[in-house]
This record gives sequence, structure tokens and C-alpha cells, in this order.
Amino acid sequence: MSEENTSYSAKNIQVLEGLEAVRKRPAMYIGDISERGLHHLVYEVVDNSIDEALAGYCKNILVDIWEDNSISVEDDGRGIPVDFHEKEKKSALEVVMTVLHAGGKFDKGTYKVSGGLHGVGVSCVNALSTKLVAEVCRGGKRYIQEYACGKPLYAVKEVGTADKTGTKVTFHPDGSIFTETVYKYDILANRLRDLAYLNAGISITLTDHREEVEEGKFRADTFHSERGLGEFVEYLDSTREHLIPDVIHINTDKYGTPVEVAMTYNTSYNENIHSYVNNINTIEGGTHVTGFRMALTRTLKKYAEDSKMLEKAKVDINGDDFREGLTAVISVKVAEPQFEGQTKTKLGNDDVSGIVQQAVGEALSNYLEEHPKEARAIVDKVILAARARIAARKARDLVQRKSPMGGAGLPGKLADCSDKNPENCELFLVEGDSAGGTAKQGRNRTTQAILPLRGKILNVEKAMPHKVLESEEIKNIYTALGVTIGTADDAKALNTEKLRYHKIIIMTDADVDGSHIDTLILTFFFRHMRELIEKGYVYIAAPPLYLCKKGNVEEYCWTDQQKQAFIDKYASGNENSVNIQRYKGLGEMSAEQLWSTTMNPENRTLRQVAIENGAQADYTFSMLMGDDVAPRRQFIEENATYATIDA
Ligand code: 0RA
Repeated sequence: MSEENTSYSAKNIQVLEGLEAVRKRPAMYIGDISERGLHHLVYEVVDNSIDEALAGYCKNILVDIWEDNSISVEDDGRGIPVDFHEKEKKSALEVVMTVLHAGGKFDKGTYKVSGGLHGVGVSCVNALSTKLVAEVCRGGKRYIQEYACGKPLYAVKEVGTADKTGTKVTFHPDGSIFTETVYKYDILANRLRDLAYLNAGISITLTDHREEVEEGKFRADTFHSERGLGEFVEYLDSTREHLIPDVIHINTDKYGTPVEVAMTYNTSYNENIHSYVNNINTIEGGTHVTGFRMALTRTLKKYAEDSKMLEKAKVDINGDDFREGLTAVISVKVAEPQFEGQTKTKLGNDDVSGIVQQAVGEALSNYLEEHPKEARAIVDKVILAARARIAARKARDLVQRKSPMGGAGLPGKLADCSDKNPENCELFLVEGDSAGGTAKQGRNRTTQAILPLRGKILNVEKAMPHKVLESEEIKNIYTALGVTIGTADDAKALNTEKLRYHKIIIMTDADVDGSHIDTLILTFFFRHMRELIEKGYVYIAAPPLYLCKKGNVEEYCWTDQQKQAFIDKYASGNENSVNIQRYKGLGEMSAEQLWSTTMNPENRTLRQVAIENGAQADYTFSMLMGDDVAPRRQFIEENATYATIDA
């Protein structure tokens, strides 16, 4: 870029509104005030550094979680300008930190490509922090300004010399605003890993000063990718069996729109397309994904026809068949993105479809021409997918004919509730017939239904699609829920119109087997009923681990800390004088105990299952359920207590 169109002039900063509004209605600006919003603050600050990196001026970003759960984000960019802003009558740094939306809108030459979902800027983070410190190194000098709840404590001041350039922002999230103030390393790590893949060449180091792994050394990871999305796709498929050895990687600029796509095929039956616009995960897809799909279908279809493979196979192929076993990541940078859809994560810009279609069509047909062996493997897989789809349709018709929409034909094992309004109703999926029996006795019959599942359900990660529908336990889940497959315009789509429960609660033993069953069931929901997770209908019950007794005091405990607190309180730390019952299974509890600890909506805890990061969840499920034992063992060792995946 030339000097002319990058030169910063403070007057270009658009001044919109004050920060009081942000503190009054924080959710409007950052989505929510729970764990998600808390982590969003970090993304908002990191995005500014990513923008500086995309402009070509920054290579390294450091993110530090401090002991008090404050966060620092430091970069080696040019440093936020500190010169005087004519209109606002204050330093540009102060404008960026205190004026809503001032952050990225500098001039036409540099549009803000990065950006958190809400793209609200660092001033929102400032408004929602009890304290924030901004430090800038620029022009051989060091500057500082501090703020409380967004208000500057003093004018920007010079505090010495500097032999580097860059920006460092340290903030303390306001505990009176957020319902959760403890940062989770894994949530931050997953997003920063994505960002490193999406923006090749940048190094992002995350350090957790709360966790000393050995003396003087804290838990830390550096995320860096030289090859960008090519490496991202390799990572996502690292625990799957490859169908072709290569990742097809497209990195180009079409009419001023940067398009990067990487794709490969594995031998599984899943389709995994992850898409991003300006580094934002577009969960609902949009025109960039449509363009990609069209290019894929057209190019592969043409190849299959030209090579006469289809003719020989005598099978009708549809669009879905081309995507079985596909793993792809699509990333576009759009100057003025229009986001639509329920969660504003669906790209609406029409021109992007053609742009992606052209880029992918050209690159994919070249690849097929140059790699006949791989091309044949892909088309063979497509033909197999078509045959399997036809077999699955037969299996599905069988399931759905047996249980017509009228509500008759509910599974024999289901103990249904009497209320018929789905909003009031809960379905418990319970491990084992014996615990199922206890739950049936303990439940509230009006609103709580029980479906016992026999032991471990089918591992859907490895089963052919029609096998999934032939599995007795899985058929029972479909029919109990009232959910069917296939709508007028999409044969694979889930039809949830007749969904009978708005809470689906997985209730298993609090042991290793139980957590394995949780994972099997969650994998099933993630791959086959993802919409229900996305709508927030899927939960995991939390049965207690212990019943502690001393004299006539009785307390249930969910953690070892709670148990220790009981021992300290009632037996001055002497474990031998208390009676501790370790619940190994749900079946060890009486119906009354199960109700009062785990099922009673008044005092139970449910963990809602959420997909915080689709790419990472995809990786986790394929890894947990795949053949490769080594990474699974590592995951389980690192996560000794089972955590809801990204929830
Ligand atoms: C606009 C102009 C210039 C720097 C930045 C923005 C900038 C912002 C942030 C936010 C976090 N880190 C950042 N680093 C840089 C400088 C323009 C110039 O020096 O000419």
C-alpha cells in the first residue's frame, strides 16, 4: 500500500455514541453477559491486532490470562496513533478507546476485515471493564492511558522511550455486569487456533498465568500456520482415514475479493464444511457456501460424466452425494458484508457466490485433470454415497411408516408425560433399564418423559447412514422426539415441526462409562440432529457424586471440593468420622433421591450443550469416536472430568 492511502488522519474516525448505553444494555452490544460474552471481549481486542496484521504491519500477538482473570492483548504493530483528534479534541488513542465504533473505521483504503461477531470495537470492552490500561509504543516513545468503566482517568501521557512499536491493552471485565468472570483456556485456545489458520503467518501466543505447569512456567500455546487453510483441513481430518492424500488449496483474489478454500475427502460419511467471512464463523452459511457447493457439484459431475463412470454405475447422483466424506474450509474477506439469518451468521452478498464458484471451479477441475487416480477415488465414493443414500431412504421410509405423524406408534419403552405442549415437556434419555425404572418412579409425570436406552448406542461416527436408521435405540429416539428426516426441498433435512419436547436431557452414570455414553449420544445429536443443539434443546443432567452424612446432617456433593468442605465443616477435616457414599450409578439412588438431586427443575443443575466452535467440535467428535487411540487418550487425560463439548 502507498503512503497516501494508509496515512492516518485522526479526523476520519467516526464518532457515534457514548459508552453509557453499552453498560446499560451490554447484551445488545456483545451478544450476552454470560461465559460467551466474557470471552467475546478478548476476541474483540484481538481482532484489532489481527486487522493490523492483515494490513501487513504486525506478526506477533500475545494474549495473557492473569491470575485475577484480567486479560492482556499485545501486538507488535504500528501502535494506535496518539496524535490530537481535531473534532473530538483529544488523542486518537482516547477516541479509539472511548467512542463506540471508532476502532476500525479509519479510511476507505483500509476496511475492517477482521471483527468479532458484533464488530463493536474495543471501546465496548472498555465500557464493560472496571479497569483498562492502554499502552502504545510509537515513534520511539511510550504512551499510556487508563480508564475505569470506559472513562479516562487522565489524558494520554508519555511515559518514556521505546525501541519497538506496538499496542498493549489490559482489561478487567466488570463482575457486576458479567454472570461469569472466569476465563476458560480451551475456549480462548480454540478461537485463537482458528484465527492462526485463517490468517497464515501470524503467531498468536496464549499464556495462562493461573496455571503453573512446572516451576516458573505457565500453561501456554503458540498458534501459527504457514500454509493457512491447507493446514486447517489437515488438522480437522488428522484423526480420519484419508480418501486422497492431498488437500486441494485455493488462495486467490477474484475482482478484489480474497477467496481461500481448502478441501479434501476422508472415508467417513460426514460432510464438514466450515465457513468464515472476515474471520467470523458463518454458522448459517450463505452465498460463499452456495458458490462452493455449486462449483463442487458441477465440476465433479462433469468429470464423472466425461469419464463415463456415471454411465457404468447406473445410479442417480444428487448434490449431497458429492459432499459425503468432504472436509472443507472456506474463508472470504468481504468489504461490506451483509449478515442475515437468525444468528446473523449467514452471508447475504450475492456477488460472492459467483466469485467463489469461479475460483473453486477452476482450481478443482485442474486438480482432477492432473490427478486421475484421486479423481477416480472421489467419483467412486460419490457413487457409493448415492447407493447408500438410496438404502438409507428405504430404511427411513420403514421407520417413518411404522410411526406415522399422528403420534401413534411411540416406542414401547417410552414412559411419556401427559402434557402435550412441547414447551413444557422434557425427555430424559436414561442409561440402562434399571435407572430408567427409577427415573420413571421419581419423575413428574405431567412434564417429564423417560426413554431408557440400552447401554451404549451405535457409534454413528463410523456407521453407514442406513445402519444409523436401522439401529433400534436410534429409531426410538427419532420416534419419541417426533422428528422425521426429509422435507419437500431437502431429502436429508431434519423435520422438527412435530418435536414433542423442548428439553432433551441425557442422564447417565457419573463414571467413565457414563461419560462415554454421553459422548456417543452427543455425537449422534451433533451429526444427525444438530439443529436441536443449535436451538438449545439438548442438555446433560448432573447427578451427584457423593452423599455425605454426619449425625443427622446429609448433603449431596457434586465435586471433590464440596465433599472436602463438608468434611471440614462437620468433622473438622477428619474424613473417618463422616459417612461418605460414592454414587457409582444412577441405579444406586432411590427414586426420591434421583428426583431431588437430578430431575427436580427447582434445584437440579443441567448443562446446556452448545457448539461454541463448529470446527473444533467436529475435530473433537471425530477424534473421540475414531480409530486412533492416541489422541483420544491424551484428550481424556487432559480433561479428567468430562466437560460438555464447548458448552
Ligand atoms: C490505524 C492506524 C494506525 C494504527 C492502527 C490503526 C492500529 C490499531 C490497533 C489496534 C490494536 N493494535 C493496533 N495497531 C494499530 C497507524 C497508522 C500509521 O502509523 O500511519
